[in-house]
Amino acid sequence: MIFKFPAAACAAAVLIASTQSLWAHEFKAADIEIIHPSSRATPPNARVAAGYVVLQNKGAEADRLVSVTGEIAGRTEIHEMAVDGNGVMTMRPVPDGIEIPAGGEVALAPGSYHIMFMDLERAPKEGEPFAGTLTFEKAGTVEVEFAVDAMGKSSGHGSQGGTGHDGHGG
Ligand SMILES: [Cu+2]
Repeated sequence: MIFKFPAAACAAAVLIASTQSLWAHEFKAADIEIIHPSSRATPPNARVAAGYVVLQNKGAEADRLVSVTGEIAGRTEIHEMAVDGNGVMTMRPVPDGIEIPAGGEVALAPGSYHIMFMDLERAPKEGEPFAGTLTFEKAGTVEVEFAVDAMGKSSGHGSQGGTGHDGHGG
């Protein structure tokens, strides 16, 4: 009789896993909470894809996101968007990573800091999460899964998959 309960729990777990990209999923590395790491679907021939995540530092010391990997990408950089002297939005790598203040939160989001998956081995497809890692200066490396959300989900980036990353694949 007791076996009913584990079986039910197991079925629920499978259901959650199979619909995971619809949910805000979370990971944890020491005091850092990693909320909904995600990418966006891109056209099949895209050479780069962006990644987003919210990082919350529950600890009493600042930490720093120093590197990211994704299994779909030959290499991955951390970027920030900035307006140059001509008023043109550009992006540049942040080689020292991103500080997450003690008790604070940093959002990697369109138009701001973001992860750049480069030298793509395959394009991210909506609903097909991929594995990766986030490495923090103090909290260390944690394995995560990047959900893949629909192309052009946010406004302000157009709906053609244009993310300002064209010509960025080097
Ligand atoms: Cu970028």
